[in-house]
Amino acid sequence: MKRVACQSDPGFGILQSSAFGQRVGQFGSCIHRRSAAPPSAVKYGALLAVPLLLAAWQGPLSTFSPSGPVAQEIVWLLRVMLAGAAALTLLVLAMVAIGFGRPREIPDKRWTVGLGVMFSLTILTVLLGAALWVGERILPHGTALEVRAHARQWSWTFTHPGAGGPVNTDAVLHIPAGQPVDVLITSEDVIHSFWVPQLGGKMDAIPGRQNRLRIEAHRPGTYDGVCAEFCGQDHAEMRFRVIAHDPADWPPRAQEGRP
Ligand SMILES: [Cu+2]
Repeated sequence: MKRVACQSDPGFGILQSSAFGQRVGQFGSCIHRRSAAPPSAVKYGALLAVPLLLAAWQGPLSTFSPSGPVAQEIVWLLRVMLAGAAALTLLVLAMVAIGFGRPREIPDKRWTVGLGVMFSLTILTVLLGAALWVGERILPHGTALEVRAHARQWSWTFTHPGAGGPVNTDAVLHIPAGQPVDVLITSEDVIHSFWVPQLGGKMDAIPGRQNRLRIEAHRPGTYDGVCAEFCGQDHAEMRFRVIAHDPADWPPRAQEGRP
């Protein structure tokens, strides 16, 4: 049982003068309530979240299912970041556990400097180094095939080489497999974001500006993409596909979308 308030408590008069206070005052001079256990909905919801999270681990929109060298670099960095975050979390939990344990003499130097500063700094330095290393490697160095992505509320139009010259397609981007491709991204209204998790990182589509993002697919196939920046009512409908063709069939003679 948890004690909440009594008539002798300072400030209880204010509570009692309210409609709520007058009502609860009928039941005695003190109010008690039982310590609340988590409702069943919360417990079952937490249990349900586990398979849902595991289901999201893999799939066409999962960063953990890379299908190209750029996406592989990103998932490697993600794993390093998760490991660093886990190490820091364990450190904090260990400190909390020690704080609740038997009182003891703890040398300030060992705990404050050794663990509080040096351990954290070491982890953060490793994470910073990994981020700079991967960030540099996924930049669009050297020449690559260029395609264009044009965003608007709420659709994408892509331009890529065709057998008879440049071809525009709606919601489908055609690329060759096995070679780097630079996507030149822009928008005609608000800020959107181009993201194909299995092929690369994400890049904003900004009105009046052209951003470059390098992607690459290891092998022919179809990969899902989305707008990753909330852009209004039908943002969730701004999906598209990237079709990676066998290099022998590039540029494609027939393609889905608008010729
Ligand atoms: Cu959007």
